[in-house]
Amino acid sequence: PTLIRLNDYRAPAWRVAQVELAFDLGIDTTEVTSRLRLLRDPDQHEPLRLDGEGLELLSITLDGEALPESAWRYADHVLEVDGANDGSVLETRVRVQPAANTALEGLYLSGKRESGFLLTQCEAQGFRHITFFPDRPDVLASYTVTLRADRDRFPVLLAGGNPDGHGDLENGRHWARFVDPHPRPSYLFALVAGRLQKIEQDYVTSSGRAVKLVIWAEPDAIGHCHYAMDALERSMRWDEQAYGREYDLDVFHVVATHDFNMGAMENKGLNIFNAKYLLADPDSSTDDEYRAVEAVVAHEYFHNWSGNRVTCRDWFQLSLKEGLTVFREQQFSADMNSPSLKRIEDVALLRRAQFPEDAGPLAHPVRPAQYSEINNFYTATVYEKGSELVRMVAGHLGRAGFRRGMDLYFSRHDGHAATLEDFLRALGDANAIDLMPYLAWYSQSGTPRLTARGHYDAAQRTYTLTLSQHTPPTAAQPQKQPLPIPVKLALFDRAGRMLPLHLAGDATSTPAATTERVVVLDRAEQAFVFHQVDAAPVPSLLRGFSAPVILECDYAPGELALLLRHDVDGFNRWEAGQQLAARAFDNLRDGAGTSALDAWCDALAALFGETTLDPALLADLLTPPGEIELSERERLVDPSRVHALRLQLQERLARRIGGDTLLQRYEALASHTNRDLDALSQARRRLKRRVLDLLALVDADRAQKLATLQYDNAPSMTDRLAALAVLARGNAPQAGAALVHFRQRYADSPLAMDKWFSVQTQLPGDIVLARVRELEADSAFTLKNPNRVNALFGAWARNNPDGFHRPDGSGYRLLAERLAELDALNPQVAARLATAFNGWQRLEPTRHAVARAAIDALAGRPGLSRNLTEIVQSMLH
Ligand code: DPP
Ligand code: ZN
Repeated sequence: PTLIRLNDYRAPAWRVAQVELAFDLGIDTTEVTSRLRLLRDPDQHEPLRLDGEGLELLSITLDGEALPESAWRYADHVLEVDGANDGSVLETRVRVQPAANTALEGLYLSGKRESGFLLTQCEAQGFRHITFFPDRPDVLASYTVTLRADRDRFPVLLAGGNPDGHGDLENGRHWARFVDPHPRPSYLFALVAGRLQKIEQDYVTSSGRAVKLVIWAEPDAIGHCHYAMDALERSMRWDEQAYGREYDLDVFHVVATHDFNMGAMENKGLNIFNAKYLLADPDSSTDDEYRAVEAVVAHEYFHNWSGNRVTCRDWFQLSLKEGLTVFREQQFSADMNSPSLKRIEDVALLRRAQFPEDAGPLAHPVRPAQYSEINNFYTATVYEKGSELVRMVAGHLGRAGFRRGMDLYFSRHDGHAATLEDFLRALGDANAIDLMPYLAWYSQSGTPRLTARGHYDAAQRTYTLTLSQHTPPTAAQPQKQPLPIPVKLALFDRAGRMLPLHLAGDATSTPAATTERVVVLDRAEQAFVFHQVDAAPVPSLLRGFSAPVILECDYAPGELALLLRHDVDGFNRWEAGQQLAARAFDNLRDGAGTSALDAWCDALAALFGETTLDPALLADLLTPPGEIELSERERLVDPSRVHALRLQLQERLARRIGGDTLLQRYEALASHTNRDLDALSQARRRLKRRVLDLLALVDADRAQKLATLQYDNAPSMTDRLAALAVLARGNAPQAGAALVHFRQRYADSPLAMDKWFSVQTQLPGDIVLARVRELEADSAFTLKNPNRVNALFGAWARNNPDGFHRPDGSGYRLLAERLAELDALNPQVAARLATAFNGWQRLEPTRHAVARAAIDALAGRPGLSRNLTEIVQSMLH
């Protein structure tokens, strides 16, 4: 397959000033008429070439004249037209087939043909499945869109932009028109048509513009949209206050669908959401899902500036909008909830999803240099690591400096398609700082290892911290260079107090020395000397996770325990605990020594008794790194052994705390049971869940009885699902009845049913495969729905490593077979699911051999999509 390369970028030879689209909508066939007013780059002389895939061309005229067949060619997804000039108007009429579109890219049907609705998904390259167009993000045009359809079947007609009239037509049909005053790229096009209901809210921006906010959903779901509306208003207000950004149209539409490849889509004026990230009600959504709705609503809204008003020049710059918008979303969520809990969540996600990606065959820079299928690059690296890069730069500039930089970025590039260089330049220019050294982070893949060594000189009263960096080679990039790594640090004395910092070489010594500061390591190795240090300190490094690196520091277990007990920053306490837990894991694995294990258990047992600690933070402190993260530390991975050792680690912790103490805490927490969403109620549920999980490791019988009670009396999905998970994971005698009950009670709620599938994928490793096979035979399972596929196969292959990595290869073969079937329906979802094979190269020899055989067999199948081919081929190299 052809590779697209960043270095081959050329400005478009043809642009489009104005687009007029008219749709005659139907479930089986829809006709699309497009009038493009073209602009020619005088310096380029290529014929007019437009992208188009799967389009049935009905007619074509240029400047009002029907074109003879000799004047155009349509092959290999490109329409080439002779005779076009600057200012020419090209009109095409095409036919597409929404109901037959199982790839969910372009125009498709959500739900059943009798009751479902039509909608579009265009990012990255779906627009070419709707009409002929230069389908690239640097072609910005003004859109006028007219929709025509049967009024009974499609009472609601929506497109992006402001409404510009509607009315009746003959034969029970009607029409509606929308005009978008802001030039935009084709990937932001959207329409929706069907039987939808709405909730509305009036909003006035800080400068006084009146905006109508409307959320649309199918009748059974519209009652679950109020939380999203609330989150939307808070997001809009926050972006005004934090970034001075206002909304810029008269209406803002948001639509929920159960059939969606992504999480959500920021189409201009018409956001479309996977229902999973829009609908929320206590009976079927967990606390985590509420927070996810809040975050994704904010994320898509924030794109209106970081993505839509300023868009990307090409898809290599995807992180320009995604990394930046994830960062903005994380800031928002931190402001709405707890900053340290949010940071813990984000870093845990980075380690679980991005670090393994960056260490395996799919490793790519935040700005990839090449791709075959752009949809494969909506990755944790582009999103999550991309956000970390923005965070580093923001940290470098400080709060006010970053805001100054963002103001300049938005004003300088408003209405244009920008690059990552443009971003760093604007931020730097506004602060008279050269940020270009950070560009290296965007082009280099792999996670840097940061090594820290401390040396205390009692005679000189100095503490020398030597930092060095090394990035191991990655798949396509053997050579690595040093990067600028900001290290936020503090020094603690042995009583757990922070010391004033006197760093050698500091230009001005502030009278009141600070206790926390940032040093930037921008070469392979550098030493930092601190003066006036009275005794050997304990360094607290990389505070707030100031750079996305792996820290290697030879702490003694007692030093980590000290930070876990005393660090004032919630994130860093957690981080010290994570490092200590990983060392405790090593103790168990190697059977040599228990010093880290004892230190970890003792420190947490002590914290467990502290009544002032936030219950949510305690819950996170009590959770060791996950199996995937622990596996990253192994040279050869045996997922069953990692699973067993991690369980053993938690069992040791539970025993150290004590079954009675756990039980008491559980009962105290259970006495508060409610379904409120305030921080404390959520925190108690989070801790209750963790305590029950730990109790299950020391007294399974007791925990399963409590879980059954909790399941039966749960006022919310959070409590209900937590209880069900204990029963399912423990393969408890009560699990069967609870699962049958859940299946019946939530049969009509797709989002709850997804959880029913997922929770059963967490059964013990030796029995889960049989359950997965039963579940895919369930009448509620379908390969056509991305959420359902991820709820079953994604949850099994990603979240139950012991259950997926069976030594006989049966798990690999099942996944490979389903991937091939899924690929024929929906290549994007198949390719994403295939990344669950990531890490197979480091498996122990038995699994390695059977995994390779399964992936080889998949690669050898004829007719795989470009999407899946690219992933599978990368896996094998
Ligand atoms: N809709 C996806 C997102 O917001 C891709 N832009 O991340
Ligand atoms: Zn996004």
